[in-house]
Amino acid sequence: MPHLVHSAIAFGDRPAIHDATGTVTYAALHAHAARVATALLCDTDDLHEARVAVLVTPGAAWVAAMWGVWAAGGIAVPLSPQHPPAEWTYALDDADATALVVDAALHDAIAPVAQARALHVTMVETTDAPRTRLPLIGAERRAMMLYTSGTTGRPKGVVHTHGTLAAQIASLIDAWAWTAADHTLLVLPLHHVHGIVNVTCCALAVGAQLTMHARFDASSTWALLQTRRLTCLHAVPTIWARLLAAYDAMSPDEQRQSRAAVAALRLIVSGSAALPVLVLERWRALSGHTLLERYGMTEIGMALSNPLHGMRVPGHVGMPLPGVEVRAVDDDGHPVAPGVPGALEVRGPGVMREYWRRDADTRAAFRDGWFRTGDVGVLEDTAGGKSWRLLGRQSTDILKTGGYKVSALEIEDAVREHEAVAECAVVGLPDEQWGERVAVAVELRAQASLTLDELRAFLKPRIAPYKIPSALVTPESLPRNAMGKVLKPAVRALFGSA
Ligand code: MLC
Ligand code: AMP
Repeated sequence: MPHLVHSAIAFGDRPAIHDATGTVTYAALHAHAARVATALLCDTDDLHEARVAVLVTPGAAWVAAMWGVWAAGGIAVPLSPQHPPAEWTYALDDADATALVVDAALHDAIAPVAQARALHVTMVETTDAPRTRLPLIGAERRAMMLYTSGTTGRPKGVVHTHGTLAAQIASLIDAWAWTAADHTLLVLPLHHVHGIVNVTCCALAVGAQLTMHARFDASSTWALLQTRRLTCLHAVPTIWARLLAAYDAMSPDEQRQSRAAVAALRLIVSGSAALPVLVLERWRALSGHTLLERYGMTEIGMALSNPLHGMRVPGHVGMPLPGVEVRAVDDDGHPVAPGVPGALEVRGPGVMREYWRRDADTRAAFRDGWFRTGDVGVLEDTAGGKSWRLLGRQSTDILKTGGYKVSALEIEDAVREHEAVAECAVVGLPDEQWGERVAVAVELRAQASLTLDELRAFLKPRIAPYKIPSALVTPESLPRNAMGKVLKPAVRALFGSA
């Protein structure tokens, strides 16, 4: 977003990012982004929405890469360093990317893929002298594409413009009272809105400090909580559960220091998946804070949030954020009364522009200007006033594991490629740590055999680690109805008895 990049100048020599390489000021970050933009532009004046993949280790250089793409007029397509090359090639080809910003550490892993597609490769470490004139970019221009799994087909590119991102950021700064006095910690991946918008963009938009970790790790997170003066923390329920497990393993003295560190935070936010009430209660006992739970989605940014001030109701996700409208509708699309469950629809300036080059999917995702989330919710009267409660998703083929959304159908396609597999069905199993665990039931071909380890090894180069099933059963035949359709609840039951 140009205004994010340009406002960095105003924050000058204030520290912006602390990462494994040290501390970078806002002025240095801005200069670095200008170097990346210059290298990307070569001798053109504007990238005119060319798709530029970003494969950079989370840290100040990642921000310089994103800002560089934005300042040059490109659409950034962030890729995950944890993904196998097969996931990268899918995104590069679907996005029709023509350029790549990469760091030295990740360069060799993606080089063959980049060469095969003749991508224009920019090293994020570029030392080119930055040009002074960069293109003027309007709010309506596309800025970023994030890949998200759906109920049909392969993952879709969710397109946000500079304007929709700016609206999301402004809404969260307002609701959660971000200021330059904040210092937050990034432990989330940078190929999803939670890490990109809620943490990185919000912190940098207000001139706050951001400590960035390449990957979540419970013990170093606790260490940073104790040594840095952090003010707020954002994460998914799996991370809150992992931090509790690490806390339980500490000595009484370390536990005392850890409690003091989290008690000193001003705000702890949870989202991306349902926060188990038990985890919320344990954090309340440990930190004195009621975790603020909110609800969002790649396509819409954040939509609902418990209040910053006022009562946060466990098991509820609060009311619409500033600028956002939320409604629940019945099967015919008519709004339902409070207290009646319905399909959640969202409207507002932060909602995505489109699914990349999928007009039919984009049309189907909206009803009269409202985005159809696929989640079911109900507006309830609670001790803290009216608040939305989520009741699940309309499709059982969408799972949430570790805060990642994954599609059962996409995983089934990958599993079916194994020669031992005749047919398969993927389901989510409830799991305390992961929310849901990916599980697969496989009907084997005659004479074939398959172990979980063999299947996992087969899938590792094909799909992201969090999509790989961690449970396998091989029934003689999958449970089906009279029409031959696989019955997912019955598939789930197979694991209960396994
Ligand atoms: C990893 N493992 C899993 C798994 N993920 N097993 C089951 N289910 C999963 N989902 C396995 C690994 O393969 C490994 O196995 C072992 O668990 C430990 O791995 P790890 O490396 O320690 O786990 P890690 O990769 O660190 O993952 C944990 C995590 C991560 C919680 C840090 O899942 C994460 O970053 N989640 C956040 C996702 C996110 O940002 N979502 C936001 C989407 S946007 P082995 O056998 O190798 O040891 C969105 C909108 C909104 O949702 O509202 O925010
Ligand atoms: P994603 O598509 O990865 O952005 O994931 C968005 C989905 O995460 C939503 O549609 C919800 O199903 C789920 N989600 C996000 N926040 C919450 C929450 N607080 N509680 C339950 N589910 C959530």
